[in-house]
Amino acid sequence: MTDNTPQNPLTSLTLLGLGDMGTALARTWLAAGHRLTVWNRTATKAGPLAAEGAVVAASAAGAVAASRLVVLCLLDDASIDSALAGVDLTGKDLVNLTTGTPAEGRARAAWAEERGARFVDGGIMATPTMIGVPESGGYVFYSGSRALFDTHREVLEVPAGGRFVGEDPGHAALHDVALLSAMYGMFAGVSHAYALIEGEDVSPKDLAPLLSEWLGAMGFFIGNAAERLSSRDFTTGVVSNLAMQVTGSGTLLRTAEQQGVSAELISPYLELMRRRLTADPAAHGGEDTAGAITLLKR
Ligand code: FVH
Repeated sequence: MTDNTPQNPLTSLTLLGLGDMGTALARTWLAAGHRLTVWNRTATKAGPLAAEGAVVAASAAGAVAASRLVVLCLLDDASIDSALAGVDLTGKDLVNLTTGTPAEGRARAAWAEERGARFVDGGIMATPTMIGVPESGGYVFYSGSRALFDTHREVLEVPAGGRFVGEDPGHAALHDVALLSAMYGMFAGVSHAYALIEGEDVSPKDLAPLLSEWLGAMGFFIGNAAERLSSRDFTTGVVSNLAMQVTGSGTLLRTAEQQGVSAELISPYLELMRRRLTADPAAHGGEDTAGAITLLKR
């Protein structure tokens, strides 16, 4: 059974940042009986949490001093500097759930180490409504100090499950941004599809289940591309070759034109396929589209 007494440094924690996400996180720790100290730049946002049992600190320094485990959930990396300027972090276990880049995660780890703190970076794969709802599928990527993660895992997993992705403190952000980038690619394709049917006698509500079904079926691309990138074999067992797809993409562009829809959301990917093909049609025409990924790295 978890010892949630105020004296237990492993179940007491501090949270800096009470925006939508910070507030959702805070509520789960309070509901689980943890002693939670909170601070927010705009103090009024702490009011409802105080009523739910949170200890409200008057300053970021006071909040940090209250607990060994300090969780940050601020807008961006720059807001961490502004919130923690001059604050003593010696002996603290810092967990940063603020979205950032891999480079910011690594720099923040070095910054924390210089100040005598252990550090773990996190990337939240959930919206605030998914926090504290295990069946929502939300979780958090963590990377950095494995020892810190293991020490506080039980507390950290109260809002959402944790997936530790390595000691490189940049890797939580790398995984986070990779998944978010793929998500925006999907949003772009779906947005284009809905734009195509606008003004036609086709309801978005009728197209929606068809889109879900088709994107689900095309999800095989994820694993297939991973296999091909690992083996660098883009030609064996190809079912939809690049030359055919480049020709077919002309149909997509002409349809967009005829429907009066900008192709700006889909044309970058179609152009990438065309570039791969035209670089060497004989070599690449029979390839899987995964071969085009190799053009992206600068
Ligand atoms: N909400 C979401 O759907 C996503 C889900 C995935 C993860 N993100 C990231 O979580 C971080 C916090 O997001 P949020 O939803 O809580 O964001 P806001 O509601 O806008 O709250 C921002 C908090 O940051 C404080 N803040 C901003 N600038 C500063 C600063 N210079 N110094 C100190 N604190 C600062 C802000 O304070 P205030 O405006 O209330 O005074 C809020 O507490 C974020 O990285 C997402 O990318 C959320």
